[in-house]
Amino acid sequence: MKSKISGVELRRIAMPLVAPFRTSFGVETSRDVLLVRVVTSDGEGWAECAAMSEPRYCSEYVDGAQDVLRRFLIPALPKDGLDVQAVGRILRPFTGHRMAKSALETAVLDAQLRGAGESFGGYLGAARDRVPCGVSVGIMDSVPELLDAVEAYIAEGYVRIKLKIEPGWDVEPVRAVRERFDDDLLLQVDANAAYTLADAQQLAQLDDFGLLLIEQPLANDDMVQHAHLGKLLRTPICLDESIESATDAAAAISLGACSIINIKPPRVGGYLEARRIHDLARAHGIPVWCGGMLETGVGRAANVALAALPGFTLPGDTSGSHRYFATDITEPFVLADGHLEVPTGPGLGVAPLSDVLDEVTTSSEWIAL
Ligand code: OSB
Ligand code: MG
Repeated sequence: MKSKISGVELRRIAMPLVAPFRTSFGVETSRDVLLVRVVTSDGEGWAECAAMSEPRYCSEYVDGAQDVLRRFLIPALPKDGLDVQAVGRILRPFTGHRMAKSALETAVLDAQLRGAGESFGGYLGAARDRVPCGVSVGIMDSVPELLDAVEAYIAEGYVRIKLKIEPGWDVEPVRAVRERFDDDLLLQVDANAAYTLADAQQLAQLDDFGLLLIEQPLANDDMVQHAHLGKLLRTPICLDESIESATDAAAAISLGACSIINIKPPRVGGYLEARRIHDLARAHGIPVWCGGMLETGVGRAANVALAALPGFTLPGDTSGSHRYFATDITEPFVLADGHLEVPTGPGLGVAPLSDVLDEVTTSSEWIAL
């Protein structure tokens, strides 16, 4: 299927978070989100660029993503017609910038699927109509404050808790959460690359708490050391930042650098590459789950669809809209019995509500093709 693209709108919105979100790499109080809207002969398509304000989680940042989209990625698209399968191939000569590429490919896919009346879930191969949801809990000033936050999330129905950790905030908060809540609480931790192999003994203390996994303990580019660390821990290692492509996933699996993978579609260049990682991991018996980047409803819709694929056997960071924002730009995603429903409408199945969108918009530019 081919759609003619007339141009692309790059729209920036300011989305205050309901509470500050602290990780080992920084504190977020508001999301400065780049939305991509492609206008095609089949209609419009929307996507969200996951890049954050500063290049801390990874090298991309939102101003940089907008710049590379405007100067290089959008102008590379052909005027005369485009199938979504071709987007990755056309953008491949430009190295890196996976979040920017993901946003453009996803917007084209949304337009194409809306035109065809097919949902993201249907296209990607969703095997269920709802997905179980976990929540990622930031680093807090004190353990009592953390316990209150976790208690509230459990009361809302979240089926899995992920604690952000860093040196100085690891064994103590994990022990406190384990002692306070039921033994069968699904619990995992995420270090966002804050440790080194010299911290192996400290991290091994987490083995006593029956964690589902420890996510990205070591540096992004340190797969070999993750393989060494895996031999020193009983807690399974999951990679996030280290996996930027299916090639990386294959390397990690063959090195034994992880036994679980967090798939974040924007980090790996889009939903098609994300599905390739899912397929590869599934063939190797490696469980995967869907990570998040504090997305609005636009990014969330696609993530929830992906998380419905059969290899996603662990709950994802696909939380409800109100965990992030008082007002989402789409109809809010609301947890029911710890799950989110996979949208069934054409494309993403959701679109920005124009009045909300106008209120939060900080800038907009039009790139004609
Ligand atoms: O490492 O998984 C991460 C948010 C922003 C950047 C990186 C990460 C996260 C989260 C929250 O943990 C995921 C979410 O709820 O969207
Ligand atoms: Mg992570």
